[in-house]
Amino acid sequence: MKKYSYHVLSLLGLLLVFAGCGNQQGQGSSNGALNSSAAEKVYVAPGQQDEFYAFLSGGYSGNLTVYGLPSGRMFKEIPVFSQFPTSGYGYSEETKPMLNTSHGFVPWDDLHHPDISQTNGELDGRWIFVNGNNTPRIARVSLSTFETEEIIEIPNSAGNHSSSFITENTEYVVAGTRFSVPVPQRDMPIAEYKSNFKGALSFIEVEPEHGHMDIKFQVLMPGFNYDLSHPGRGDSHGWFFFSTYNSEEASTLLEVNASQNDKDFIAAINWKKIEEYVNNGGGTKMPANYAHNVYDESTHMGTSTMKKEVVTVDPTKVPDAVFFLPTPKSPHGCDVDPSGQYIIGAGKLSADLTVHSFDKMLAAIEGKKFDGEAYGIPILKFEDVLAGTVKSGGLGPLHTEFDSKGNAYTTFFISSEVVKWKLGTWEVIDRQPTFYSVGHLMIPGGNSRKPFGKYVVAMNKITKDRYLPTGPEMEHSAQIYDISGEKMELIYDFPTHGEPHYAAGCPAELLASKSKKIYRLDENKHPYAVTSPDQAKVVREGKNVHVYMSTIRSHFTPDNIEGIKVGDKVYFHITNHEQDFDVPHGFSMIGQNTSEILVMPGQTKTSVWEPKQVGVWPFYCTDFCSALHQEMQGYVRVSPANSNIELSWSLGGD
Ligand code: RUQ
Ligand code: CUA
Repeated sequence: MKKYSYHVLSLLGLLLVFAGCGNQQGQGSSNGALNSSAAEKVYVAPGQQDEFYAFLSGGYSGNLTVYGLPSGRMFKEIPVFSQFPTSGYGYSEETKPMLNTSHGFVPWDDLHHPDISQTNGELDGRWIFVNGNNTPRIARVSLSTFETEEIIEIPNSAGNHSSSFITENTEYVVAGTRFSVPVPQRDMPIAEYKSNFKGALSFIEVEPEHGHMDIKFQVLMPGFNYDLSHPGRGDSHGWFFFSTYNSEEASTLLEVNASQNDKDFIAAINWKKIEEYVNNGGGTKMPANYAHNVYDESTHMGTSTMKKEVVTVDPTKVPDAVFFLPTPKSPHGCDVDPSGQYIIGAGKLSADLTVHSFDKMLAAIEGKKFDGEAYGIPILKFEDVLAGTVKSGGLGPLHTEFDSKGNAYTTFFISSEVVKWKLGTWEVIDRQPTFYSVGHLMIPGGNSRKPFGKYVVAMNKITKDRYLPTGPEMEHSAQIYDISGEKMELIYDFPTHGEPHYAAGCPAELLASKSKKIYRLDENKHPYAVTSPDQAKVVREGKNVHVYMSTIRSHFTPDNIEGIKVGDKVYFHITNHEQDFDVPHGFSMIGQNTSEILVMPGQTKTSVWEPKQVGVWPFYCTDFCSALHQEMQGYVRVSPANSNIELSWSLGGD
């Protein structure tokens, strides 16, 4: 019987394999991703490594995912704005403060736009910045530890979407509000939105050595929606460009009411001028309340501080610093080419792309070629700033990236395609379908002076039939195109996590050699660290019990603890004594209301347990760390609240 079913199964398997081949051949002729030369282009042989890192935003997962290009293999999910049971981020005592905000503990967000730090307009691979849309925050992730090191909340902002883009020497990371709101927040009728709400564009200074962030100033703009932004570079370094929509200032049924004007604007902000104005005492110090959370790599500990003040700037008070460039049809994407000369506005309700010229903009400002003003901000004449129009033939343009050969690549959401066109001549060179409804796209370094134009990754909103179905909910899908030739070639499909919006990529060699392997035990400054197992101890302070514990293959010190009582709060401070790459130990306790934690070599992490029932309760290591991993366990004896069992601990019965 057993043998018989085995044969049936293998026969079925064969049939499935044949069915699979048939399908693939069927599609293969029309679909480049399935022909063998395309397969070779993405094949990274076992043991070989990828040429590029790609960091994809996780959207509503609140996380950032790390992939390899061209293989599409996922290496890591980096928790940023979310609790993450896989590592214990946001659950451990050390990382909980990272998720503190003025609204309390907010363990999730909607992460959209990663941007890698730059020096002289080129990727330098120190940090990657990301935005939390929902509860406005900007985070800085270290590209040596691949961990979140800092999160700053943005006051006076709501729907932190035109973020987090950096200037060409990482002087600032910029965060713009999507929703305009009352500034300061107050109780008022929604119907009085028009001319009363404000849109805050925040310039967050990045300290060059450690990357620490501090809000330098917020420009309080008219009550439009600020959608995307990008920095000037090269000649336009010192300027920042933001797309706007809802210049109608509608507060209801925006799909109709915010689509009335034929043109909205791209706001051009001369941040160097405003910086100078602020340095000379300009701007208004406004009371505020926002969290600044910093993780210290030597103490392995996050702290949260509430900040109480922010400098705001009225743009009409700074001469020649802010202008509006009329841009058709509710622009979404706002991208700047590698030379810094062209600013591309993608009117999402249009077929064409509007390209503004930086030089023409300067001349129009100089010649005062204005077409009225909006709330005191001059509107430049459309014809006087226009460099050209790309007659795309597509529908619903969203985002543009660039290669190093003077080409631009724009996504079209409605017509589901990537269109390649030439900067300067505006002619369309090629177009390739995406599967389906593409949002952003990414070329490594595509938002810098020096793009690495070998691959483009398209990130799509809809997956449908690309993979085996998994119920109504599918992961989103990305496509990789080889763009080294004149024509783009689709070479691979891969699923993504959450909803990737934007992504950032860089050559592997920029990061791989600097990637941290261990934390050195002799540099561990965690206040509860034990640097040798004989320091392990258990200390009672009233109802709080601190367990100073160490781990090494394959035991905990101590592994038996008695004298814990119901109602205690037990802090397990675990120091991993390994000093070898890739040997974490885990810690988990039965009935714990948090998560397990993973402790990296040389690191200390703390997990809290509040025992509610008497008994003898086991704990164990959650990471299969050695052949004797299953032996890596211990017990805690929990006695009634009024018991007088003495606190004691041991290893090996001593
Ligand atoms: S968005 S799909 Cu960047 Cu949030 Cu355009
Ligand atoms: Cu340590 Cu398993």
